[in-house]
Amino acid sequence: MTDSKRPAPDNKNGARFAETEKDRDLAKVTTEDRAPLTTNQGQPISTDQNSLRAGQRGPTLLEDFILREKIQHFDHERIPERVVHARGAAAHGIFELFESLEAYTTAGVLTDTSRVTPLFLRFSTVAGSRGSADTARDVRGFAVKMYTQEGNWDLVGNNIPVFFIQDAIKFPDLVHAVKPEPNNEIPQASSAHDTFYDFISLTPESMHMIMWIMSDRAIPRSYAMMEGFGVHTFRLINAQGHSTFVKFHWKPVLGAHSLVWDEAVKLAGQDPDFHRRDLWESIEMGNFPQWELGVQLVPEGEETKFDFDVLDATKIWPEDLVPVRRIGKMTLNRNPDNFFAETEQVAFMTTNIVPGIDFSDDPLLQGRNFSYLDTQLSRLGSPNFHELPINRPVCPFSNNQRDAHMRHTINEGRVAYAPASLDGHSPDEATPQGGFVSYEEQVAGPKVRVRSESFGDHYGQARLFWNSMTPVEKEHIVKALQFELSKVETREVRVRMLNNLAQINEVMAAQIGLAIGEELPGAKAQPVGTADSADEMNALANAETPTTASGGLQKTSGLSIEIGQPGSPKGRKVAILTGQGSFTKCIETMQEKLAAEGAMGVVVGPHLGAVAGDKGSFEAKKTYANSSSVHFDAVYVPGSTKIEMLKALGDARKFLDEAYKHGKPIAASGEGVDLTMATEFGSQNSDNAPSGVYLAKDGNALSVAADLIQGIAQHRFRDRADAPTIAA
Ligand code: HDE
Repeated sequence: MTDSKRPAPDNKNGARFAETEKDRDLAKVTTEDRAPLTTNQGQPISTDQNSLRAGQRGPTLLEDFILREKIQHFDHERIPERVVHARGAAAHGIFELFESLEAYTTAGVLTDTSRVTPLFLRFSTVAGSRGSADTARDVRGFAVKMYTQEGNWDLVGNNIPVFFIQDAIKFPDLVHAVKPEPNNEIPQASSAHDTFYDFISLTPESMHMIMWIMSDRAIPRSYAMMEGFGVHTFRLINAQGHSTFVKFHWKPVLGAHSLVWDEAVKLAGQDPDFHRRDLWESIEMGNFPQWELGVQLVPEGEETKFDFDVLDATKIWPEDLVPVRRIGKMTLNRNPDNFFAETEQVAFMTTNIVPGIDFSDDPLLQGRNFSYLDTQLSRLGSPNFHELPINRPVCPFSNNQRDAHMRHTINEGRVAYAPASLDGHSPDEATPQGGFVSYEEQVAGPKVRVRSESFGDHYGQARLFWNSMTPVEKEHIVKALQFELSKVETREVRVRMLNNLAQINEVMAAQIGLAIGEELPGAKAQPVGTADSADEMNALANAETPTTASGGLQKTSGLSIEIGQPGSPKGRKVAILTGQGSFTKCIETMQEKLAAEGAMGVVVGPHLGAVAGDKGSFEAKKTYANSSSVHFDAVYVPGSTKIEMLKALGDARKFLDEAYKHGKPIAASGEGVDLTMATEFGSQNSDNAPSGVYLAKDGNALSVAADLIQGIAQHRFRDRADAPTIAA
């Protein structure tokens, strides 16, 4: 236990990061296995192949403590998975502040620009169990534990800034409704079933959140391309004791980008670890994911000027009303050493806040403040879970708490109470200098079980979200709801949902109705076209509804992820489609050009290992049998002396057609262009290359590399009108 495996302040590929206090703390208990094999008590084991028995063919002896220890430990290896957010992946990193918020808070992590605060971030899906697929349509958890000098600050957020419900008392109902149905445990990791929509259709406060989870946000391209949100309104408290309401945002440096639904579905089968793998590989490659921390600030007293309640977690503060101020940067730079010890045992709690930050009266947050400590007690099994290496603070912690299961700390002395005079007793209280002091909020009122009237508008911001989407994003929301509701078997539930959706936008509801065979009685909007047609797109593009609870805004920035998102080739993967005779030089050149931009060119070949190229051989890392276009962001086809072989390969043509259908950039040079033209989209576009398709018949990798890299940064080409007609 005492031998440290680190320091190694660089990862396998040599990308450097500075070790933090938390890295050093964890290194104290990080160990690698070494000879000889022993029991947990340190007794050397002579043979691990056979148990102790009476005679060569006789029964096993109870005396075999080595067998019993090994099997007993194994029997107890599992702990309960999280009730929600069971599936997750995490990484270590740092937070650096570039603008002090001293005017608003005393929190060191938000005021001291010289600090580097270590952190651990766990991403998750909500509904699926530990073994479910990463790409399920779902909210993603975005939980950050910052090990600050004044204690741990956990910002336990999501990748969507609002929530389904307004009061914590409804959380068990929501979760029971979305989880697999209790009689048959179907479906896994999916909201597309009766109990979820039964609950939702009877809970109109969820409609804003429904818009978000039916949007592309719920199928992110990668964790590094998601926004994060603290969701609730918190308070910042300054040295004078003044309070400012605050919402926290994490803005990804790579921009927010998504998968398309068809990709998400295919990936769930082909690579259920898609997001986890991407995070792991990006960090190993030195492409450290980064986010900027943003704050929206509203001074105490000014919160009542809005036509929504800042305590209502089903509402955003529109960015055009309250701008997001970016104050710092988070970088994830180290993968965990052990999934269980770190990612599984990390215990986030909304009550982990530090002096200078405080809660608001948001009834959802107030309920969460009970739930997280409570759940850790059953999940980790002891009130001493805070002593686990991943959970303990980097600053000293000391109090009179003692004992309980699995206590690690050896507290000296006989005094475990206060006030005490024996033994020169310490610790003394920190208050008022630096201690946590709750904001002196004036509270008065009768004890009542009511929902505030100010929480009463359930559709206004759902309409703001809908109006702020681009036509493509609107179409995706409609498609998602067409899919989800078509999986609901009970007609009344489908109809009730449709009526709720009509409150947001009638055109949207009419088009969803089209796919589930329902018309909206009395509605002005009638469905047009078919569920896939250009007519539907056109109708949706112009469909807007007047908003309420939105500060008078009809639309706001910050909601669409098709507009104004930064784009970068960093961390993207390009498939290089090859066969025997492919031009080795083109493959190498493309890989070099991509690597220079932080992207990766992965050779897909007829078999793994060395493939004979035009001159010498090249290395195939993937095959047509073990991969497909959905694992990649773009495709390149180099020239070849044997292009006819590739043209005859259905998997190669499908690779390109599928990438095209999903809006991905495609490049080809030399004879590679012939393969591209042999596809379905190629034959339909033989006169003009469609947008995002870069062809150089007389050229090589250099002729198309720059365009391809720019195309990757743009993410997707949505204007390929023929994409729905391509069979892939
Ligand atoms: Fe959670 N939530 N939650 N939640 N939540 C848990 O805590 C809960 C809510 C969120 O990676 C549980 O340790 C209640 C909103 C994340 O370990 C549990 C309510 C938001 C994670 C729990 C909410 C979240 C959790 C399950 C309604 C976004 C994963 C295991 C009042 C702001 C953290 C655990 C990780 C996990 C309770 C609603 C985010 C049961 C009662 C809103 C990211 O304590």
